[in-house]
Amino acid sequence: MTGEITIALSKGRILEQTLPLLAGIGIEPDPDDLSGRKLILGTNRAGVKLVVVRATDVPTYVSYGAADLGVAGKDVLMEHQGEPLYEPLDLNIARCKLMLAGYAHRPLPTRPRIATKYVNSARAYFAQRGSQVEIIKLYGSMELAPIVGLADAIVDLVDTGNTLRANGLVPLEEIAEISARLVVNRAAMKLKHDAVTALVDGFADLVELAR
Ligand code: PRT
Ligand code: MG
Repeated sequence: MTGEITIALSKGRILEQTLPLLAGIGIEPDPDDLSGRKLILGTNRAGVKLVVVRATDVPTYVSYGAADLGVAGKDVLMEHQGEPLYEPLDLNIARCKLMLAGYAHRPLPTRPRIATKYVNSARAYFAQRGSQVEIIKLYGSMELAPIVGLADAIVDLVDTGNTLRANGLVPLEEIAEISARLVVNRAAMKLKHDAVTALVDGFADLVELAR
């Protein structure tokens, strides 16, 4: 492979679930870099490095070309509409659902207050249903909002449902199926075409095998 390639990932489940895919295409981060607090991880492949950033920052790094490729949840990408990016592949990892959740036996008022960090997705969902809502932007712990009377319902990611249950909430409506996507910088797709295409194809083969 020729040229330098930088891949942006987020710490947590995206990194954990992407590492086996990277290994599958022959890219292994330097174990010392991985176990430490480094944000730039060298790999066994000359010229290939990983940068570890906040999940919500992956599309920004890739659209500005600070990283050539990235792995980002569809939830994050839906909030970053308008940033120029290629999204060539559904990696089918870090799966969950974006859901409206609230109390089981409490109908929502005419203009409910919805707490979420997914402001754009929530707004689009209710607009398309023709529902009037007030969106309250939060940065975390959405489940708390209905309990303390800040909101009538929340829009958040749900996997097992344990977090909702632990807080007395239930899923009400599914807004979107979420999984992590491979994203590619537009200029890199042209200028580093062979290297980028080799990586995308390698990932695609692995995703196909896992199906
Ligand atoms: O940095 P930030 O806090 O924004 O994200 P993070 O540290 O969680 O990042 P990372 O890299 O771990 O992955 C986040 C991405 O993983 C999201 O953008 C999703 O695309 C994907 N993902 C898949 C999830 C979940 N499943 C998930 N269950 N991200 C978060 N959760 C949280 C959810 O927000 C809720 O608090 O887990 C809780 C619900 O899980 P259950 O199993 O209790 O239902
Ligand atoms: Mg987290």
